[in-house]
Amino acid sequence: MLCRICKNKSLYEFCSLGLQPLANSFIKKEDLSKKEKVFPLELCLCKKCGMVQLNDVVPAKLMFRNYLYIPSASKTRIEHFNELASTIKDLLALTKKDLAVDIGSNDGSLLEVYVQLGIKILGVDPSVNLAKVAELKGIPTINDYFTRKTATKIVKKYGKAKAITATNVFAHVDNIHEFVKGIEILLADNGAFVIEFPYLVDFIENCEFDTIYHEHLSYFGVRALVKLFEKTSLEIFSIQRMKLDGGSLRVFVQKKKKNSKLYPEVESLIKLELEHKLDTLDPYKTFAKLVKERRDTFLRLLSELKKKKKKIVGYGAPAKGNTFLNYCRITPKDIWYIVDSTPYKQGLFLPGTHIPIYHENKIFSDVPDYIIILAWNFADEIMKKNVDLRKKGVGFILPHEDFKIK
Ligand code: DWN
Repeated sequence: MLCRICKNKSLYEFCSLGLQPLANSFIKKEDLSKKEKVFPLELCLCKKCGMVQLNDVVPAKLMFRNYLYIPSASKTRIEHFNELASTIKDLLALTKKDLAVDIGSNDGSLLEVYVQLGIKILGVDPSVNLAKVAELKGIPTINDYFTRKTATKIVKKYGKAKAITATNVFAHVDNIHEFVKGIEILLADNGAFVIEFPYLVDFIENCEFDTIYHEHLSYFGVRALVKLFEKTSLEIFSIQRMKLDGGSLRVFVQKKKKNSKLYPEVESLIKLELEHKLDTLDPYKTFAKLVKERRDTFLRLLSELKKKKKKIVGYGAPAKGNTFLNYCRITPKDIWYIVDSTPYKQGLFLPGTHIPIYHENKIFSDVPDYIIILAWNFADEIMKKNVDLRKKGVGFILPHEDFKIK
């Protein structure tokens, strides 16, 4: 496997979560007896450019053509999109003459915000099912992957884009150099390309190992990102750290100005990464050790609760939940069922563990003893929605707080 950024051949594998099914490949009841495809889930470090990436690449068409994840299932994420669109509109003084393109536009949730702001929009997404949902909402969507070819097609038909966004997409792209070449074609000279993705410093520091899944090919730090843009006509001119999804970056990219050197925010995050010794093997070795300790902590808690015959359900059927449950080899005997707000997931079963997924309301009739919040990045929103269950004594298990029970 070559480094996706600098093509270095020798990658250092530091964490393996074994063979796992695809995290968003939920199963119909009639297919439960069928053999599931599993793939290695191994994380490597490129010591040359600092890029952290999966060792194996699963063909994109197996993961994205029929896609069940939608941002609109989480109020917090929609609120985040509202803030993102208004930030970009203000930053670029967007008017209704300007084009905003969202790459990985999913069901059009972000673009709908731009529509309310009176901005011209276009989505690009490979998922056949979600492109249809977006089109039905009046969001024009190119049902394809973003490449130089797609970019050229867009410029020909709509002109250049003043605003381009890619939220939780950039880390999913295998040929990232091709993707960036497409941005160089599509981005207007006075425009901005805004990328959002989970940040390597938070990922390593909080040991967010459940966010490792086959869709997430890259785990970006700023050092690798600067390397990626080095030989292009683009440059990072601003970066914001965010709490979203356990710690993410919002990176602003523009056409390179003359003799530009690294902007202050870029330099300070590179310094932060070096302070966290991300240019050495230590944090990665510690990460791998912590993964095992986290699993053992959860399994100890689980066996205690099972001895007391407690009923445990899972809240949220996120991709990260599947990585976690499969790594811990959980079965429906351990976790009774899952509830999720995504209509497309309800009535299906989790990949690997085959735990059933129901509508969120089911927990109000069953009142389980414990709820493990698998969508821990939305724990606040979920806990707020379930105050009554807490009053009834239901314990909420928080994976991101070392399985503390609230
Ligand atoms: O990068 C990605 C992130 C952004 O989204 C994609 N590759 C895949 C996906 O990852 P995820 O599934 O871990 O994303 P979320 O947004 O953390 O998933 C949250 C899940 O929890 C959704 O299935 C919706 C569900 N949920 C719920 O059932 N009730 C969420 C909230 C807030 C709720 O109240």
